[in-house]
Amino acid sequence: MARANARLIRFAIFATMLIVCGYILSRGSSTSYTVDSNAEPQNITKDTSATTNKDASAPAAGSDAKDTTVKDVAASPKASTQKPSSGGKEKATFVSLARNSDLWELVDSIRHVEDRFNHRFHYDWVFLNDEEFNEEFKKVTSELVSGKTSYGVIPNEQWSFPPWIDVDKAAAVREEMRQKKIIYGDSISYRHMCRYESGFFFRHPLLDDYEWYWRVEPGIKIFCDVDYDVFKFMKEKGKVYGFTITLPEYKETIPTLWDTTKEFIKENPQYLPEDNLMQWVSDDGGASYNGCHYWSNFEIASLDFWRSEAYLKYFDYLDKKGGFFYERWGDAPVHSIAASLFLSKDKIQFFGDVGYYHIPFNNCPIDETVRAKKKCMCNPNDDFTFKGYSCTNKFFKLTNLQKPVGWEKYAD
Ligand SMILES: Nc1nc2c(ncn2[C@@H]2O[C@H](COP(=O)(O)OP(=O)(O)OP(=O)(O)O)[C@@H](O)[C@H]2O)c(=O)[nH]1
Ligand SMILES: [Mg+2]
Repeated sequence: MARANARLIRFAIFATMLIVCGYILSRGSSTSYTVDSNAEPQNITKDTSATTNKDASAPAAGSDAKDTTVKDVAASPKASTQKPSSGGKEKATFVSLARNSDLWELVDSIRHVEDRFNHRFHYDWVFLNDEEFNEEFKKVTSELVSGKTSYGVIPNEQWSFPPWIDVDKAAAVREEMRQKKIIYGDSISYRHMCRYESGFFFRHPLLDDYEWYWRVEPGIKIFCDVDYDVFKFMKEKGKVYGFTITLPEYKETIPTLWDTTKEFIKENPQYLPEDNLMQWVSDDGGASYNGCHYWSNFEIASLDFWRSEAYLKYFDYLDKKGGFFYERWGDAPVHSIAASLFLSKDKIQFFGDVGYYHIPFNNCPIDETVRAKKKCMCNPNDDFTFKGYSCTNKFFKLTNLQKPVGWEKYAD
């Protein structure tokens, strides 16, 4: 009897050990990763088995997105040698609109962003396209990004002529702009792109769970170490929209954008806070647009701003007027006018320390100590910030920002 009891106890201990081992092993094969904000680097763990999350591929109700796949991939080796920021990550992601043919230029951009910033923080990356991303695109990009990557297709109605657009009239405009040699003036896809970036990217189901984004285009460069969490910075400082480079828009692409905006704000004055940046976009108290815009190929911003009632109504108003197709309204002036009018000026952040390039302009910190501290690899003589054509000078003045010592040397 005693021997039978002892055998029973041994069996119970063995069974318990088996259950505990099974539990530990099953935890180890989780497809998600965790970052303990106070932990040493080796506590960053991430599953190395690439998976396709089919649940996440289901378009949200009301959307006809063709496919959205989510993939977890291995962290880059460097990820395990870096210390994450304190206080955990923000609900933030990179977002890139791209074609399959943009892959290799986008690879350059991702490498820059990862090496200078994201290897420390492992933020996710959402890729959007008007057609399916191919396997090569997904494989190569997911291997480079140290956060989770996901790939979404844009619903057809967000990348086509809306029913109220007269397509013959739009075609005549394109032909006219082609003859006038207006950049992208004859392109249909460029117009879909501008309309999508203006009014829809933030509604894609893959972005639903995020509050912040950093827009990245193919072929960009990041010149300096970004050693702090920019998303946390935005949140803690109460910022909504961040930029690096500004310039005036080609007037031929937006002949009626300002008049349409004026109509909108006359009908909706409640959306304009008193201390907005109207003066940045207009030199005559709102009568006309000076063309100044934040160059939107770089944006670190709040998704919730674009999802706000003010912006959604503004975009809808513009969209119904048809200027994305009857003219060539860009997402840069549209975003910039909205941010300038619907936000108070303290909500806009100039990321002058990032060091950024998108053909043909550079942002390069002209303060030598900043360049040394952040290991920048840019020539301050190329910095666009204080050049005559830039609108950032005016931004500094209106927001009482202190210019770096010796800025005049880099003005022209
Ligand atoms: N999926 C998709 N993405 C596009 C298309 N056209 C442009 N894009 C993307 O939209 C963004 C802006 O397009 P760009 O061609 O870079 O426009 P741009 O910056 O005004 O002009 P560039 O000076 O040529 O760079 C980039 O991220 C492109 O990859 C398109 O037809 N399909
Ligand atoms: Mg571009």
